[in-house]
Amino acid sequence: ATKKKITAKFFQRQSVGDLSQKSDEWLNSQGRLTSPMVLDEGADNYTPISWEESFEMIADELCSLENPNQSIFYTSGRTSNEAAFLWQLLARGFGTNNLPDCSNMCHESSGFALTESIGIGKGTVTLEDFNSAELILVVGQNPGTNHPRMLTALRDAKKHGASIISINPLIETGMKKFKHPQNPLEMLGSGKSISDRHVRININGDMAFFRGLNHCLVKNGSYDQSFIESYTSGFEEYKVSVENVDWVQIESISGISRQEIELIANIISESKSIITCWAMGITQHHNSVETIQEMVNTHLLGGHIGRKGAGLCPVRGHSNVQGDRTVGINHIANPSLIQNIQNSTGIKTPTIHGFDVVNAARAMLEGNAKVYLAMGGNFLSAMSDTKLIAKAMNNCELTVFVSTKLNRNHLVTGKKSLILPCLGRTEIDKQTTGHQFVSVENSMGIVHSSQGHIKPASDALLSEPAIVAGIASALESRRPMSDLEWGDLVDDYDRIRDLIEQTIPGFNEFNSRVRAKAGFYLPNPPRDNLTFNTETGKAIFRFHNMSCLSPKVNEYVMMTIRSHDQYNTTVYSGEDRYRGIKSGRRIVMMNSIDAKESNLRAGDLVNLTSVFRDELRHSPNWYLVEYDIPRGNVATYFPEANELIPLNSTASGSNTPTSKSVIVRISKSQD
Ligand SMILES: Nc1nc2c(c(=O)[nH]1)N[C@H]1C(S)=C(S)[C@@H](COP(=O)(O)OP(=O)(O)OC[C@H]3O[C@@H](n4cnc5c(=O)[nH]c(N)nc54)[C@H](O)[C@@H]3O)O[C@H]1N2
Ligand SMILES: Nc1nc2c(c(=O)[nH]1)N[C@H]1C(S)=C(S)[C@@H](COP(=O)(O)OP(=O)(O)OC[C@H]3O[C@@H](n4cnc5c(=O)[nH]c(N)nc54)[C@H](O)[C@@H]3O)O[C@H]1N2
Ligand SMILES: [Mo]
Repeated sequence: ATKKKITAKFFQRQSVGDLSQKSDEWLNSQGRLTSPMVLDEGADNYTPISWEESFEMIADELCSLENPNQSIFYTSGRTSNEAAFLWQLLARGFGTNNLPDCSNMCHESSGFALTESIGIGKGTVTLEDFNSAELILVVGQNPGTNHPRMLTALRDAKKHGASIISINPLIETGMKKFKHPQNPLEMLGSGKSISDRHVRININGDMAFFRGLNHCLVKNGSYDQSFIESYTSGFEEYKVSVENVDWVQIESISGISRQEIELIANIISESKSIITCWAMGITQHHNSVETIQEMVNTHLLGGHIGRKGAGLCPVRGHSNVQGDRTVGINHIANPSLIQNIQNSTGIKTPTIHGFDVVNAARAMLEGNAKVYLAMGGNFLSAMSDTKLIAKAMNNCELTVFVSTKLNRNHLVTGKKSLILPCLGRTEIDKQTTGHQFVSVENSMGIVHSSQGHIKPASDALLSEPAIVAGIASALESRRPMSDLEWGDLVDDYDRIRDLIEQTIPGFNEFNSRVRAKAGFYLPNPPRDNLTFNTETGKAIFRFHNMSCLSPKVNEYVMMTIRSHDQYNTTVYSGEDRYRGIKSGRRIVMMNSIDAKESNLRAGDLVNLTSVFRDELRHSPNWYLVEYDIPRGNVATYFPEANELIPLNSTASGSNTPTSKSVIVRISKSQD
């Protein structure tokens, strides 16, 4: 919590041009935004505007569009269930399903793959399951930095006898040495090792690795015949497809020897209950959906789903990214959601799908989307292809940012722009009926309440639900769209929750259950009773041919990852503590043998060029760091490297930008 504040004077003193010269770190460190600001067409500075005028301006601009599908309603994943639910009602009521959100760049591949395989786009484990798992696979995830609380769950799992295998191109320090911050005894020691075994996989080698494992399990007859018969479909075809594999191909793509894969297959077949956790190292590749479905197949072979100590665990990002989806933030026009919304609110939602983040950017670039509204986030810096996204933003008539703090996107705007500052989750949210709380859903599908206790950074701040209601009311007065009294909903958030209960399955008695201290579990059919709402009514073995990246000589596969001192696009410092990197953020981690062969040395200034189809993208001035990373692989930090990721390079099925599969050339900088 910061005490610093950005006032109208701040914007009076510094033009958008001045602010553009500052670093992202500096922008963030200026503190909280405190009052609504507008950037008028042709103006150099943001100036104050009232809330009323802001809402009128947005409504006017929206109503002047030829078609509601020219508007974009982006959501970042910190938004509460209540605000997110109203936000998607606003978009759909206005007449569009253009609800791109940060999950399109994050776990969309997981949601897509799991829905096809097991009939729900979420994980199937509870926190308690970790204490009875015998084996936990941590794949493509860096919990030490990004999910520190999960380390505690992993440590407890170990105490209960679980083995942990991490599958990652890097040996992430949090996994190797674990020091529990609240436990001084552990702090004194050298730290405990969390993972018992590290599989040093190539970037994008996971599909091949899991194919190898599944081949071994099938070949050795190490599968649960009765589970497969009762609960799955497609096994016979799958079995035939993986009976013979090309080991040379598997070894070369994964970088793991046949011997090691066979050994791990043995560990798997001897483990009674397995949990597989994964994050962005798996979801941001061209073949992420295929890879996740191959991981699911491993679980289906052994029946490791829907029972104690076993299941699938995509580890989420933002605090409420899963809840936002549950309450309707989705560009996909789901027929039952549309029907439910109409029944509870009178809103007639269009039936064509809206834009995800990639298609939203394309529409803005092509002039087919002209009003961009964001409930949080930093679309400019989070998205691939930064330079193109900047153009897309500039193409808009109006850009609107509901935000807590200043970020780069506020400076790369449409012709007109609004910054609408909102309360943070830790702040007291007082409405006419008294103090309000909101609700969120965690990774395990538990919905619980969240109440702010500290004094708001400014009296002029509105809550996110109040901002949505303000825009909606201004719109309703021009173009009636629903049976809702938006203002009444915001007076008492229980009314929003009642509406959620009437619209979204699983929220029965929402207002009473959310008041329970531990919250409540949303239904999860695979976990609760081995029910799979797929096209066959069973969990499905899905087979895909293996695909891989093919870098040419002198080309590398690059992943873009987080450092210890950042939260997504918010960077706190140039240091990456656990990886021992202090030399700033424009660095490329490279294997020392690769460096030598390319006549490069640690500390060299290099230029990066990404190669996609016949497109080249250049990014100058990176420092080379020699690092323990598999040969042929390199790593850079997100968001600095995003300008190298082509907009059109996305995962099949989920359309997620391939932030972990970028082919690059590296050359010594001349200056
Ligand atoms: N402190 C902090 N916490 C955060 C965030 C933050 O920025 N800072 N962000 C939040 C969000 S939104 C998210 S989504 C999560 C992200 O959490 P993570 O997914 O842990 O984040 P990344 O840094 O993207 O890490 C990807 C990991 O996958 C590995 N990896 C990369 N490519 C591959 C591959 O092809 N195969 C395998 N097996 N591994 C690979 C990398 O070496 C790295 O360890 O964290 C959340 N928590
Ligand atoms: N190359 C590459 N790109 C990536 C990734 C990667 O691994 N590599 N990861 C992707 C992933 S996993 C994600 S989730 C996206 C993240 O994409 P986003 O969610 O769009 O980005 P964030 O940086 O989390 O957004 C931070 C901004 O949100 C605002 N904010 C913070 N708290 C609140 C709040 O309570 N309310 C409101 N209204 N605003 C708030 C602040 O203004 C802050 O500047 O980035 C993706 N981009
Ligand atoms: Mo994320």
